[in-house]
Amino acid sequence: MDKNGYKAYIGIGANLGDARAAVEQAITRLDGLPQTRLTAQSSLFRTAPIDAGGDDYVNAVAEINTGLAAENLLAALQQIELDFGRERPYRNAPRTLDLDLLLYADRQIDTPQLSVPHPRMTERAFVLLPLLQLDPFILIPGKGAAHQFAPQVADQLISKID
Ligand code: A4P
Ligand code: MG
Repeated sequence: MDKNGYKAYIGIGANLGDARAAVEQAITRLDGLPQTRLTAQSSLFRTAPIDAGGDDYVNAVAEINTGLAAENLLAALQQIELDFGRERPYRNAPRTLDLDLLLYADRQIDTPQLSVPHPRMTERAFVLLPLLQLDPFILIPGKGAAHQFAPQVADQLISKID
């Protein structure tokens, strides 16, 4: 880590309750984490559920700069999810707030608690498109340029809010 910390990208999603407000407030919470500042945020997007049921999602991606180690950042993200009333009744259940650590510097992490880059991020328009909005040339460690995966998700419904 240099004195400016690590660059990380957080995928944000919600499809239960006031999803838009949850995503906006979550972005604010990221900026308030210790040793962390928000450096960029994508537009908010309305997206059809992928491998999941329930209402459409609101999704966005945030770029942060953080001095937190990846495991500590994950724990902080999970605490924010809990603060928003996140429950986990079954896999891919509708959720008040989901925060995924997509990228952490140029690291590849594979522990029981944490896989980085997020293993499904290249298959999902709701992650790829907001990420590419922030950085069209961003590289996914171990996979290459993110933009090369965009054609494969072109059939997934996603539209910018506003
Ligand atoms: N975990 C491992 N790696 C990570 C990581 N990089 N970031 C572990 C966050 N967590 C990570 O997560 C389960 C466990 O994954 C955690 O305990 C953590 O140790 P979870 O949040 O409880 O479960 P989840 O959200 O159901 O899993 P995940 O992996 O976030 O699900 P997906 O695959 O991301 O799918 N459709 C639309 N349109 N928009 C969405 O946002 N989201 C999902 C969730 C499905 N369909 C969707 C959307
Ligand atoms: Mg999650």
